[in-house]
Amino acid sequence: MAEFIIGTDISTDVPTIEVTINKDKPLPIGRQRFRLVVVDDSGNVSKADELIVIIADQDAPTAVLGAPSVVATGASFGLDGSKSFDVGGGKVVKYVWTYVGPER
Ligand SMILES: [Ca+2]
Repeated sequence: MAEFIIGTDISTDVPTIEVTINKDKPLPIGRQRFRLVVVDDSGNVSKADELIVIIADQDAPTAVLGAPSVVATGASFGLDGSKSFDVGGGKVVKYVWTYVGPER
């Protein structure tokens, strides 16, 4: 387990490492580059191998719909989705409204 800091090398004598993420300081969403250099028992150093890990928001947002409970016939009224929220590091960017029809 290791908390990685950008540009700071971490050396181990084992071939795996966990990238420990502080919940309060997650890696930003997007493409994050990691690099590995290995050294043999004679001290020879490899070229670097690099790859991209995509940090993604994979949690669905929650829709919360608000509206007046009673509206006079013929009156316009508003719907309110402002209490909707997202988790996983993202934000709500689109609201899709539908009149489903009469409740029976
Ligand atoms: Ca999300």
